[in-house]
Amino acid sequence: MDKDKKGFFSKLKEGLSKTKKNLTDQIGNIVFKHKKINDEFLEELEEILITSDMGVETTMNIIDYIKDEAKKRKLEDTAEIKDVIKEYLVNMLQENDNEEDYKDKQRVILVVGVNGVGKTTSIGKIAYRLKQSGNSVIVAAADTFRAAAVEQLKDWCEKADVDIVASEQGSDPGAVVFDAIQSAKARKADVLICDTAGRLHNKKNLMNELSKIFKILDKEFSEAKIDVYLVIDATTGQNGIIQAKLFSETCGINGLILTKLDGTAKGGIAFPIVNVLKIPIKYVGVGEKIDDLQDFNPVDFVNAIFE
Ligand SMILES: Nc1nc2c(ncn2[C@@H]2O[C@H](COP(=O)(O)OP(=O)(O)O)[C@@H](O)[C@H]2O)c(=O)[nH]1
Ligand SMILES: [Mg+2]
Repeated sequence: MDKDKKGFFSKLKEGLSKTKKNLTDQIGNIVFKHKKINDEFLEELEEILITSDMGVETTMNIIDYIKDEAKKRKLEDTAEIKDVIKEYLVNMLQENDNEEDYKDKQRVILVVGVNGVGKTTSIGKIAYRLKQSGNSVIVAAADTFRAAAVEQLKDWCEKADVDIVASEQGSDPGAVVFDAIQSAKARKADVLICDTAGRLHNKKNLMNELSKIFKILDKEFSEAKIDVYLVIDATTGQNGIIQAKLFSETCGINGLILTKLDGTAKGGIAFPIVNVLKIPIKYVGVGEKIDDLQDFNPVDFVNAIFE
């Protein structure tokens, strides 16, 4: 590993240390207790997985995989199980990654999610990363619901040194996106990132507003590769799955950003989210600073929890 990569990994590992403690310490205990793989061991493992945010479906998939592989490979020792679980999880995460080629296209990233999950912060971080790696970036402040939201985004854009298209509070978010598209086209920006409002007190309103933004993107910027990333706050656990289901019914979500992994014991939520929704995680948030966002790497993520 080079130095940067090592730094990234230790940050991720540190962030996920509570999740690791929750999950792998318990697994370690039953491995020690049982020594041999038997029904009792598998039942206890099942309980650990379910109670550590893996969810029922994903837990069942893991247990089935363990049973199959144990038979196939004639495994007997419980000490061998951790590697089998890791293997299942890495494969599952990799299978659900769907990166398409968009190298020659302008790109739009529409960021959606409920209030407070970390949309605006993640946009600041993504803008910074893309800018640092040589892309020209424009950000659209299409959360026009609160004046503070626009100010917050302006601060991030200043830090990231990217341009922002904004309007006054209460203005039509669709109009902001429209203006931002014109500006992205005129300046041949590589990436346009759109912030959106996330109030869910009226789901219909929110979804209508998002649909309008989609229509404008389709109509005005059909030549661009459009990604819709849903931001999920890892600390909300299973609730994140419910949110993701809601959003994917309306918007074609094709990527997830999992935030606040630093310090939560609920990092295991990443697995059922991907396994149940079949949507890949693109980025993970590991803190509040501008460089606290990492590309999601299945192997690193699984190692950070199970190593
Ligand atoms: N610890 C931590 N805090 C985060 C992370 N991402 C966002 N936050 C915090 O979450 C809060 C809400 O973020 P914000 O971007 O305003 O959420 P939005 O309402 O979805 O736009 C802020 O206090 C952020 O600093 C993260 O990865 N780790
Ligand atoms: Mg916001």
